Amino acid sequence: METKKEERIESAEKHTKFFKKALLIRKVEERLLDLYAEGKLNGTVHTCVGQELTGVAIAEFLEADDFVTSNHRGHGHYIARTGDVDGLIAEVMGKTSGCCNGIGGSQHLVHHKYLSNGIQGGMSPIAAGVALANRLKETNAISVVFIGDGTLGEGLLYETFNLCAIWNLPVLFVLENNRYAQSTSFKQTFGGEVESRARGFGLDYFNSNTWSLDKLLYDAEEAVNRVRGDKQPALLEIETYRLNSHSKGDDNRRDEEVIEYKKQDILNCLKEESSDLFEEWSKEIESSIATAVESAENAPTLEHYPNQANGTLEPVNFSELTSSEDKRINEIIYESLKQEFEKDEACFMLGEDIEYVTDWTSKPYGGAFKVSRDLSTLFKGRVRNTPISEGAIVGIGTGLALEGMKPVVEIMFGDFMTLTFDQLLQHACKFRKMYAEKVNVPLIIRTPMGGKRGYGPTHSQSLEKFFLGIPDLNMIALNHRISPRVIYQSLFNQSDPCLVIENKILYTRKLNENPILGFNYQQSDESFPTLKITPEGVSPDLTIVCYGGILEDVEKAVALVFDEEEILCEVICPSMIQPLNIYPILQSVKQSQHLLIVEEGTSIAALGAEISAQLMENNIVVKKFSRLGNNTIIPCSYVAENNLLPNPENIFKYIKSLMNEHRNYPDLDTKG
Ligand SMILES: Cc1ncc(C[n+]2csc(CCOP(=O)(O)OP(=O)(O)O)c2C)c(N)n1
Repeated sequence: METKKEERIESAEKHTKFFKKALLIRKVEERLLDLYAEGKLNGTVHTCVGQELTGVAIAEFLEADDFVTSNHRGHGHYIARTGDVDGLIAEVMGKTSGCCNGIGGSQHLVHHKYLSNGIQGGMSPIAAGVALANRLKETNAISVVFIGDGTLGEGLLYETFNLCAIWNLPVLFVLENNRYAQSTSFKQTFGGEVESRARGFGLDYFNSNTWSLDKLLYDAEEAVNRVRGDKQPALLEIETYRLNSHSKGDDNRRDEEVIEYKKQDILNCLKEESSDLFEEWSKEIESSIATAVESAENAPTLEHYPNQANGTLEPVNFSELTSSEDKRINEIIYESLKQEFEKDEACFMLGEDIEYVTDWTSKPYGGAFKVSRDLSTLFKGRVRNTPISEGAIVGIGTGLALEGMKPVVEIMFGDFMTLTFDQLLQHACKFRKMYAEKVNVPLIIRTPMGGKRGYGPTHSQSLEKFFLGIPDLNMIALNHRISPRVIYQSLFNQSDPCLVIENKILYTRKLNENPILGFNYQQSDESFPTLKITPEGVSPDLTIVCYGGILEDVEKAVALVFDEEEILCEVICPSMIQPLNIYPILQSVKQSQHLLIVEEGTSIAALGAEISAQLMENNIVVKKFSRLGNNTIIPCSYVAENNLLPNPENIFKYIKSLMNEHRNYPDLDTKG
């Protein structure tokens, strides 16, 4: 891609501000590499040397409230968009004056409506969610997503393309095609055509390069204006070349190839052909960078970051359980959602098959488990069917939440939560802290978990334990004693992502039906109350901890073991399983000294294991302890499934054997 010398000189004079900005980016990154060599930086520095003009060209046509996401190679995008050299340098140096207070570092930068993250493709649905919020609020803002060619391998990107196309979302995907992903050539991993991939999803396509600034500016303006004007997504492919190694020093490309591109690079040509101008600009820029480095060096280093676990130990007060309503749980969830949607226009729901009637179908639907019912009719445009794209819809929810909306994402079966894991762990749940408390993600995800309906190995699991331990993910498990009304009111006031486990057996149950005779039912004064079921007037022999839909079976077993064995059990059933307030459990076990934990999911490394660890950490003496869960896959046979999962009979047996038998491990006493 060669341009003539005269054209380049003319272009440099005409476009001084762009060249200066590009040179600033290059000089900042060169300085960062020096700082690394001097031992003043740690970790990684992915420079965009050779590619600077992509960010510069796009930034030129953006407006103040446009949203930009970037990736691991984002210093150039950041400077071009924000001009914040000080914040960037300090951030990369781990200083508290950095744009993320030294928490994010090179790959994780934040500024007004600018976020970068180090997970390839992960930011794309989030940018789409922001674009959706802008559509709903009828603003003129667009989203821009910078990606590299290697990221064309990520499936989430195509889920996002599709969603942007069907919902007319103003998102500009800027593909910096530098021909390599880390050490791997684009030719080795890419099939088909970039243009046909984009057009195949209904995106407009533009092609440009960094060797002709005039063309690049023209194409960037066209693409930005098209996306803004038509409110449609587009892909702008910018052919370019990375002149440095992938990161600090890892380069396996042919030397001749790199040398050839170095010769063609616009800034290198400027240095050769207009050396006076280049020197003059360089001096000015280097002096401003020196000032930025000096102030970063003088700023405090981030030295301590609070090591805060997910659990809490907060005293609670119990009072009599108040919930009683002659309604099924799914109906109460529906009514709670309806109430919130009526109250607040910012509520928005998305999920698979959640709409009631659509333009394309003739009979009502309203959710696989009929929880959303007619909400799509009552709140037109605010309850939307999505494609089968769990990762992307959680990302879209995150984008909506970033823009101050109150998104609710329904994942049809909890089993499909695995497809959302990256969006939760690496994005939604990380953002508030990673971006130094500058953003909030009040995202609600609802999903039915659990078995006993004969759905078989991939539609019956209780997978919540795989999400335990994700920092700042709140997890709520509904049960049939604490009203979902109470829970949902609290949920809509949270500022972190919340995952709501709605056991599918529970949907068909009525709130607070069939309490055990002779037992007191109490709830704590927490926003997500803990339930305590205690035998009247006597001290319990055993504490049983459980959560979610299995409570019903635990209660049946407790009644049975009371009648038949005169064993008195106290049940503690938290509705918030993360962060778990261990206090009510400690209180109960301290008294009973015996503990059984019943979980519907696999019990290895699950909530029960965590509870037992916390009991030990708090020096609670437990004379006998056992866990009941299911540690294999769930068979389809309804009978086998019911026999395998915790049920009143096997819980009864567990209680009996725990209280009446001693386990002996003679091998432990023999010396090896
Ligand atoms: C999901 C994910 N997989 C792998 C990586 C590791 N990684 C970081 S950069 C990179 C190459 C990315 O290539 P490309 O998208 O072409 O961007 P470029 O580095 O060329 O700018 C890889 C594999 C990552 N950060 N995220």
